[in-house]
Amino acid sequence: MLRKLGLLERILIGFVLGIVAGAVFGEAIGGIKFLGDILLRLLQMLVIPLVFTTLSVGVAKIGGMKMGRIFGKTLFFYYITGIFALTIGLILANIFGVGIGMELGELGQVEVVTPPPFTETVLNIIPTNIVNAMANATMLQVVFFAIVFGISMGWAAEASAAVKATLESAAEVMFKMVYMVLAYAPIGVFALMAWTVGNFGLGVLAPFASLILVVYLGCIIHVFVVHTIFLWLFCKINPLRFIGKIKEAILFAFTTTSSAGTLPVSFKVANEVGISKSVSGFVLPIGATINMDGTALYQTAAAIFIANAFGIELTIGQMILIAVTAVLASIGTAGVPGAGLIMLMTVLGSVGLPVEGIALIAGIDRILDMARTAVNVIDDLTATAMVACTEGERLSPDLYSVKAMAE
Ligand code: DAS
Repeated sequence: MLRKLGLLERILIGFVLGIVAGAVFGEAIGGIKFLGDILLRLLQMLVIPLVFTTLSVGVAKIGGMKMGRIFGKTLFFYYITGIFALTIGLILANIFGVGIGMELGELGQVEVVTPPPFTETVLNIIPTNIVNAMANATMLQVVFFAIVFGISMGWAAEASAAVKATLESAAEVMFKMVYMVLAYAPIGVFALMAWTVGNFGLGVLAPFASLILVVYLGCIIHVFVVHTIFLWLFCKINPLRFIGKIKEAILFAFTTTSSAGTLPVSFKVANEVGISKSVSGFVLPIGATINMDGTALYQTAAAIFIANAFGIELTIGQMILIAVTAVLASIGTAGVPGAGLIMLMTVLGSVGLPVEGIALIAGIDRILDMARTAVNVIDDLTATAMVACTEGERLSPDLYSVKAMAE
């Protein structure tokens, strides 16, 4: 029966059983922590090669594409809504104080990291030696180099074909390695939760509920405020009718937690709302690859959760850096289940937060992934509709409120 369960469900089971074991055995179960440390080290092993390959190829895809009018609009709509998503994530995470009260500063080998001041962080973005940056896992420097390398590959399209193909296959290999590591995650998460609850008591769980609340509330606000305003502004349609007509894609995204897997349904509903195939065929695949507002919102809130859980004070500057890195990380995030959790390591690394923190969130990631993937797909379809409308296309008549139709 366990085999039938998806990977993230198994991680969720490990999470729950770890809580029970910790509550029952208390500190006596402390010895099991090394099983959790194995997971932490495996995750760390992935970070640099995964981020470099996915981000440089992701950026190259953008840089290499024909920067036509439609592509320019696509990027505009994708990233203007993304800024709202990040802002919502930052505000809600701070209002609800996600992660406060966990005091996990002494989680194993992770001592409380005091992030460097913002100016020093900005200066340190530029690597003097990329091999050094990779060897020391200086995440921001690797991100910076990956972006510059990706743009250069996009420009030198011919000459970089071999390198891009190699990096693309290396990224595939890295994602396979991710799933190998995640196959061990149920055991690692079990051990980490058992040790955490055994040492800190059940009260340590309350902050998880606040993170789930912040991500779901943020997603609802993003869809029913931001998307609604943009759809009315650029299409003059009744946004709620639009969301009703794309609900099949929303439900599919919510249950499968895969934007890429939902693409066929997204194409179907895009057609049903009257978006031309030439627009949806161009804009939707790009969205499923590089546009993940739900993920960016989640990564911003999760980074603040981890900082609070480890008792690390973040300056406003560092929170902005987290938000900016979350957008970049979302370019490299694949539209597959759990990808946002893995790319969260980039965001954490950008301000010196402990990467190990994601092992705590892994247990509830499935619940968070459902909401963020649904928003990713809604955002792709909303942006596609806006591109179509600004290209002079009329969507299906029943989407227009009586007033707009009279115009
Ligand atoms: N599940 C990813 C997607 O398909 C998003 C994520 O993991 O953040 O969009």
